[in-house]
This record gives sequence, structure tokens and C-alpha cells, in this order.
Amino acid sequence: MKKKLGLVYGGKSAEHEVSLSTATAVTNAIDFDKYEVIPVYITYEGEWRKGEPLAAPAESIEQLRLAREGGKPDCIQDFLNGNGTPDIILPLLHGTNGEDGTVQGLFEVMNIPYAGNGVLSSSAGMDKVIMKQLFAQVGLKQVPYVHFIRNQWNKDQNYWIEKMEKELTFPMFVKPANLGSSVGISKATDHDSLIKAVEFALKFDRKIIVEQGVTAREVEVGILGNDDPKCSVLGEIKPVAAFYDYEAKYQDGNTELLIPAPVTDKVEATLKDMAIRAFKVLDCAGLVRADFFVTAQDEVLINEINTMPGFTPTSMYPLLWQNTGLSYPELIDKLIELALERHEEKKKIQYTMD
Ligand code: G1L
Repeated sequence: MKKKLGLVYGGKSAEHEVSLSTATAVTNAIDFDKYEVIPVYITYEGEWRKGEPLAAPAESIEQLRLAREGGKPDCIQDFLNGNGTPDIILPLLHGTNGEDGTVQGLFEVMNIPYAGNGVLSSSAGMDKVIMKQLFAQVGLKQVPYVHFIRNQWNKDQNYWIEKMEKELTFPMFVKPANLGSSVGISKATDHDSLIKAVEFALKFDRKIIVEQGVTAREVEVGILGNDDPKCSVLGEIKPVAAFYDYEAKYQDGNTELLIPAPVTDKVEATLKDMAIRAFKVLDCAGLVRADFFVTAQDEVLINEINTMPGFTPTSMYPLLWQNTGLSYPELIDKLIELALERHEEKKKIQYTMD
């Protein structure tokens, strides 16, 4: 019997289209002799539509944008009733309800194995402040930052401005704490732009983080595994043009990837050790991409970890593993294997005293 593999993609998110391309790429890498691939499309409105099993890889993203007729609406109900429930799920979703742990919680309740991070690491990884507090707990070096909530800002704006200007130096990066993407982020270069940046970020979240800007190289590593995770080779993101702001940075063509990243053996060892500690302190599972700053003095600072990294064959995470000797199809197989392994582990847990 082939295993029924559910691909859950789309979603109520700005990254809906990215999710569709990712799902298309994944269908092109899956072994159809081994798996029956079931597409589950979540519309922009949040409606779940489960399609018929795919006979072959999707030829375009449009094929995966399931119409209501093709898929039944509200298939969450179908899932819960056990009609054609997948044996294992790949959640290819971004942002709210995708990588914040809520959809992972649904799969937990349904007792279906799923690839990637669980509820705790997904939600902790979505909140930049919580993530940094956990990093600090295990002594990971990071850039200085200040954080507060809307209510605190409204009560005493001057206190917070003074605190930021005392503890941090310009430029500063002002960010909503809870967003996966770069919406609401801006750079503050002086007192006035700092206030504007905070007011702007507060439109997108009630919790704000203000980070000190650093002049450093950006180096990333892929981590793969469950209880004994392993690191990939390192990759560096090099901005090509002089413009190095948040909008421009991740647009196609504005950066160049260097794999492996040209760093010393010592930097590489330090970075990998920090990456594993970060993975463990958030209790991650399956995969994580960990992002670092490496200064001109070879100081290594952790920036953040991404529990749902970009995942097309040309994204950093799959490229890092390809350069480590694991092809894209092999990587997907490994993530499925890790999901099943973790599910088996969970089954061993005793929930009652008798
Ligand atoms: F389930 C996997 F394979 F672990 C997995 C799930 C999701 C890997 C990578 C991703 N990433 C994404 O879904 C995305 C954030 C690129 C979609 Cl928008």
C-alpha cells in the first residue's frame, strides 16, 4: 500500500503564491511509486479544499489552485471525520496559521504525522522576542535589542525612546515581533525616524522589537534531524548592489549566494555549535535554517532561526543540503522519515499514571 502524503499549501497569507510554487516543486520531486499525493489547498479566505490524488507532478502552480468543484469545501471536516485522511502531511504554509504552530496543533489533535517543527518550536520561532530570550538562556551571542508592547509605548513613549537611545546605537531596525515576513519593518537612523518606525511597526503587531544594526556578513546554516540534528555546509548571502535595505534585500537578483561560505574553520565550528544549541533550546524538529551575523572581527552573532525556510529547489535551505550531498528529492524523503520517527516516539509516551 502506498502511503497517502497530504500536501497542505496556500493559506491566508501574503506568501500564498510562494506556497503554491513550493508545493509545485515538491510534487516534481516526490516518488509517485512510493506515495499517493493528495493536494490540500487552503484559499486566501481560509477555505480548505482537498483534491483528488495527483496522477503525476504538477505542471504549473495553476493546477494546484484547486477550484471548489474539484475539491470539496471545508475538508477540515473531512479530515476530522477520517474520510481520506492522509497518512502523513507536509505543511507548506507561511505565516499565520501556517508556521505559528496552529496548523501543527490541528495535526497533533488529529494524530497525523507531519513534517517539520511542532507546536512549541513553531510558535516560539514566530515571536522574535521569545526566540531571543530563549537564545539568551543558553548564552548565544546576539545583537543588543529593546522590546515593548503597544500599551507600554502609549503610557510612556519618552521612557522607551530614552531607553533605546541609551542602550542602542543608530541605525536601528524596528520590527513587529510576530511577523514571519518583512511587513512593518523599517530602519531608523535618528530620533525622528525612530518614532515613525515604531508607530509604523505598531500597526502590524502589539509587540515591537528594536534591534541595533550591525555591519556584518550574513551567514546561514541548514539543520536537519530530530534528537541528534546535523548541520549542512554554510552559505553566505551577499548583497550585490549598494542598496541594502529590507525591501531590496530579498528581491531576486539583489543578492548572491556563496556556498560554501568563505569563513575560517573556527567561525564555522562556532556557528554550527550555536546553531545546534538554538535548535535544541527551541525544541525544534525536522528542519531549521539558522541565520547569523559574522563581523569583520570574526565575532559570530545569532540573528534568528526559521522553522519553515524557503523550500523551492533554488532556496537557500535545499541548496545548502544539496552542497552537503543530499539532493532535493532525498531531502524531502528524509523529512518524511523524520516526521514518522517523531510520531513513533510520541506514541511511546505514557499519558496516565495507570
Ligand atoms: F515540511 C517540511 F518539509 F519540513 C517543510 C515545510 C515547509 C519545509 C519547508 C517549508 N517551507 C514552506 O512551506 C514555505 C515557508 C516556503 C512556504 Cl510558503
